Amino acid sequence: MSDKTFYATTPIFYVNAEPHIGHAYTTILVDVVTRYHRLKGDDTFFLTGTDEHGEKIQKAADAAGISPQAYTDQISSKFRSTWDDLGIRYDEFIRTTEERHKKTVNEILQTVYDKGDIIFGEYGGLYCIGCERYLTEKELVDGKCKDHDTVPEYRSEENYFFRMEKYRPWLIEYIEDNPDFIRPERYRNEVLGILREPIGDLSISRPKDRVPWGIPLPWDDNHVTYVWFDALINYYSALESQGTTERYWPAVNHFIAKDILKPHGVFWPTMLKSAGLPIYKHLNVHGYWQTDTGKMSKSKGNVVRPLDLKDKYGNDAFRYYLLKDMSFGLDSTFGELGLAERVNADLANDLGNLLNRTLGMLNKYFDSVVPESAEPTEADNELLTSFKALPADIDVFFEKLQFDRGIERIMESVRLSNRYIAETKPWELAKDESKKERLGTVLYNCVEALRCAAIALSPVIPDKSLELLAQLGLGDNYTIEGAGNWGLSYAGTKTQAGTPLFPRIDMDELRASVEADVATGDTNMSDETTAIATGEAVSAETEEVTGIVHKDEVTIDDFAKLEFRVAEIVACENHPKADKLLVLSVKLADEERTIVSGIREWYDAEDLVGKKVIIVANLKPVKLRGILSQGMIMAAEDADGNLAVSALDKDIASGSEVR
Ligand code: ME8
Repeated sequence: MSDKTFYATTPIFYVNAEPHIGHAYTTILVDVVTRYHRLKGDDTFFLTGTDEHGEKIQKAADAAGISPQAYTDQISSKFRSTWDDLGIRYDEFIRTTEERHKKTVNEILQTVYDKGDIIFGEYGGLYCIGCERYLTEKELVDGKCKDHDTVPEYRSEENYFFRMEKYRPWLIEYIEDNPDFIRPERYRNEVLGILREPIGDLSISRPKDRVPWGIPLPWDDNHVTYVWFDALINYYSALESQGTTERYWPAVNHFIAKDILKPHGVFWPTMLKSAGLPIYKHLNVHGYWQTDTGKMSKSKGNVVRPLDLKDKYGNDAFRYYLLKDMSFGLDSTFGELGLAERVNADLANDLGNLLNRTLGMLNKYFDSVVPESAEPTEADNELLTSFKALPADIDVFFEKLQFDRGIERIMESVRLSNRYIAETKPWELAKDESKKERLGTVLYNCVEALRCAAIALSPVIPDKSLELLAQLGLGDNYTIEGAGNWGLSYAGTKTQAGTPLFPRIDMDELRASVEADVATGDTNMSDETTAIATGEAVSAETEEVTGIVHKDEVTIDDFAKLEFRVAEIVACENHPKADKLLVLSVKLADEERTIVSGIREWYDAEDLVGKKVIIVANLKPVKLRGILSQGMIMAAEDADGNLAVSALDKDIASGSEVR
């Protein structure tokens, strides 16, 4: 296996609901990443699929009045067809009800059992059906599961257990020795936090007479296994069944959201270790797409359907927005107006204008044929340098999972190309016959800029990139290096303007329809979207620290509306898009939140980690330069401009209320 092997996975999704924008995000993200690696010439494999066993699937089938198999067939094919409609180029789609998968699960179970790592016992605890696992008291918020907002039920029964606790010291050491095993760092820290205390043994089976919808244990067919011991193994069984295990394992990059960090960061590596299998390479964890009513769920009725957006805005516009508007690892708010503004600004304006102007001028001055280029002059240098550095720059950002910044880097070159046109003024050159050669060079450079940008953007907007290249008279045979190899366009190539790649979205019309939805309450728009629709600005100013200002007196009841809590800063980094902002990851007991704060002028990111501060915990979340901030850190600033964050004079547990 060489460094040029790249195997990437999405979670296998539960078939108890149809695909929504959250599932689409992870799957589109992995599609972008694997397209990028194919473009680099890597031996690439992309796996997705569906998770089909377990109690909640059985319940969903019962509710639909059909057998679990018929039910899972139906929803699994819905996932598959959604991915096909969204142009996802997965190499393999695995279902946990397939024989090939069950075979590998049985083999791994037997190995772990023979090793003495599976024991039989009675267990009582709080079980969440949504998570399909027992929760610890520390994982509850107000007695409820924080991901599903449901009260877990107490259960006690005889189960088989995987002796996970035994592997805790090994896992801590492994994570410490491999700093980029779980990334970004905030999630690595979170897993290390979980591992600081005993993790217990993992219940892996249910009595078959209560939950028949699972895989019978090879040594006791009165018990079945499902969900985590079954589901996680899909990443391995898909290779086993194809005979490609040697080729791709363990060069695997798992992509998941933070909801399933514990199973992937704790259960899965310990299972692999016990089974004597090599440990996967990277666990890459992203945040949630939110709406103003919180995490999307069917029960809340705030589900955003990916195919509706694709139908309305086109696949590539939708993909571009998702990748550009989420900083990997942090939460983001979905908003249709935000999507439309992003598409108009970057794709219709910056990229679309460059193409239209270039093809228009080529038509006017060179009969749509790419002209010869003379030697570049000083005036061309900035443009050429920017594009020549593009592949290496993108690689750095993509390797660091900073997809939004990688895309921004490409758009910087595109915007530079528009400035190049404004500065070189081809329309002026065209007035003077003696400047024809220079005019040719300028337009040749514009064609090259478009060719390179189209290649660089092709993992994100694959169809439109091909259309763009076709309009330049080029085909689809390129590699990522081609995005930086200046001079590959041939003089004499016939160009052909087509329909606009990204037609401008009429914002007035869209705003009016959003306002109508807001008025009737018929909306799942985000705060940001609603704010844009009603003309309120949402900006970084919201968090600005302004010093002491005496305000009107308030009653104790007014004051009681505010919730102040102690928060421990567990991670901190610079905001990727704003010089004055820091992005902090804070813990309130077991709850983790992101807070964007304007204190970067006074604190370096690393100085804040480990501090306990006071925050306003019930501020309405707001997006600050693209990142969702869920609270505000209290800080004091004096007349000389010194600033200090709030501190406590004794160690108090994080999450404690400040009164
Ligand atoms: O957990 N924002 O399946 P699942 C971003 N079957 N991503 C989101 C999201 C949101 N609001 N909501 C869901 C399971 N996702 C198990 C996994 S793997 C061996 C077994 C995405 O259908 C994200 O990738 O609940 C998240 O981790 C996953 O869907 C959960 O999918």
